[in-house]
Amino acid sequence: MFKKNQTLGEFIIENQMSFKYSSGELSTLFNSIRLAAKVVNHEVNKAGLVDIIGNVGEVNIQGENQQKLDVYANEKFIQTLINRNIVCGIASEEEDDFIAINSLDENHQNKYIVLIDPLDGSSNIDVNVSVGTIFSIYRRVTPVGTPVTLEDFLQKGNQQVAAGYVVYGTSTMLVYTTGDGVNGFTLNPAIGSFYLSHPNMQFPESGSIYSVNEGNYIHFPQGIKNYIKYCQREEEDRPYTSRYIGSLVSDFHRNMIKGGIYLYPKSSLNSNGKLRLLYECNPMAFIAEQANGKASDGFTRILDIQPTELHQRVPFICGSKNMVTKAEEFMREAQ
Ligand code: AHM
Ligand code: MG
Repeated sequence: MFKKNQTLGEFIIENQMSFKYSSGELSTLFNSIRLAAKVVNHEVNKAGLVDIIGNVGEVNIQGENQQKLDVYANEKFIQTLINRNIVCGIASEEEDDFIAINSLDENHQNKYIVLIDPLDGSSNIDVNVSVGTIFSIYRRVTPVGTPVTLEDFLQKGNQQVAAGYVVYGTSTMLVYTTGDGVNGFTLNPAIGSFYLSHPNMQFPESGSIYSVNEGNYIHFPQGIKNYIKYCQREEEDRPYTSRYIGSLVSDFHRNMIKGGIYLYPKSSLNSNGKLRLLYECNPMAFIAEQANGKASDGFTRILDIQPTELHQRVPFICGSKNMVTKAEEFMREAQ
């Protein structure tokens, strides 16, 4: 039930009973993500002051080294998760290999692993456009009591127990699912608390926005080219509106609220597209499905793809159900 003025902390406690696994541990895990998100938000908000307080790589007036924000975000999320001693392994878009947490969890009793893209779309920071954090949570598949292995990270997206994103936008929001719908929380920066602002988020079945980097049109597969032409044709409820921020979290967030489709297809330059299956596509696909949307690589449900490597890329089509189904039809027809 939607309660006024409910904080994220209260919501997590109230809803932990509906979670099928040990709820206390997952709540602690969420609390550490919530904390790191607030720390990163504080830093992202100061990005425009970089000329005043010092450039990346320079020493600032306090004598501290300035870090690139994506490196900073990576460190904060990893540190916070390690400090709470709640996960057994972390994989990050910013790290070549996964991190096995042995320091505090020396007997390997922790059950959860986290995959994270600490600051997605970070090239947008220089121009004051929204960026995001994307996270994905699984239970390990190897036995408790042994160190985590790559196998724990290469699980299909349909095994996720939770996923979410933070969008550092005009307001900062945390949106997540534990497989029981999607809820959005807005940060009140004055008091540092996230409040439930978007309960039970749902993609409209259809929409009128398409989001794709059309500059790459010439390199797209024929099915995608045909679908884009379909979006632009004057027929029925079309032409659709084109909106592309170039920041996945923001484009997804807008499409979920207004109804739309996001496409990052493969191209003749890049045979698997750009986006990473484990850090970007799986968590967003899980959220999309939980919000009555759909996510596909053009032919296959994203959540059913068996990952073979940590940094694997896949074509990604995600958004309102009817729109994604239509794009898949165009892909099949052009085969
Ligand atoms: P990143 O992980 O290097 O930040 O790249 C991911 C981002 C997405 O947020 C965004 O949708 C996409 O790259 C934009 O790519 P492009 O500039 O090729 O359209
Ligand atoms: Mg990314």
